[in-house]
Amino acid sequence: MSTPIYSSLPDYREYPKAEMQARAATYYADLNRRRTVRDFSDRRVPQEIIENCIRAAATAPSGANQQPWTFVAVSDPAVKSQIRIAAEKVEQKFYTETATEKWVKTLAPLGTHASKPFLEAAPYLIVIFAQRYGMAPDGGKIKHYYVQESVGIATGLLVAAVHNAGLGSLTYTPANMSFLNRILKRPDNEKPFLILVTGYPAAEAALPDIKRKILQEVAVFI
Ligand code: IYR
Repeated sequence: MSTPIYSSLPDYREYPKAEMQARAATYYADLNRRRTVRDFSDRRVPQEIIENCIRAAATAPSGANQQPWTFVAVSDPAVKSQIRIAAEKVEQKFYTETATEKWVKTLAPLGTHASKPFLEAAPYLIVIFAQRYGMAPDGGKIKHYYVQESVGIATGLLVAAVHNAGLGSLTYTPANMSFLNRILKRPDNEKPFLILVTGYPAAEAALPDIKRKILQEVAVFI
């Protein structure tokens, strides 16, 4: 057993109470402006912005600090087009065969369908992979802990980072995502988790009329 070495918390900052209140309120108000968009402009976004958003996402806490994530930022139009073709194929099957009537009904307010033009229009598709296990240099498998939780947290931070940068995003999960390993040449230990479609929202982006639950509906204080 190796002995842990602890250090102090040099970057922690405590704020005066009033400042703490203001920061919490301002942060909420800013995140509350975020809307998932499905119509993107093809305006280019500098890669450096995406790099910093991914750096921010990768600060997420993770099981045993294993950081079991890989972010593949796709901007190559040819690769985006392959992803669109493969995604529309699985979505076509989803909407016409696999989806239960109940599921289709639940999705109706969002106005989604099998056509996914945003996969070519948006300048970046950030594909997040969950490393189900790690690979040792000798080829052995390393067990990873709390992979879904860790990658979910990192993805949440990525959504917030992209919003903070002034870009729009769509958390997109194709009905079957295994084509992403093939197209993006990712190894078997990596399972596609989500595509964060990222870019400027289209000027005419249509938004569904949906609401967030209020605090009393989502939280209990005891
Ligand atoms: N993957 C499909 C269906 C879909 C499922 C859920 I749950 C959504 O919140 C939205 C869509 C699609 O993207 O069209």
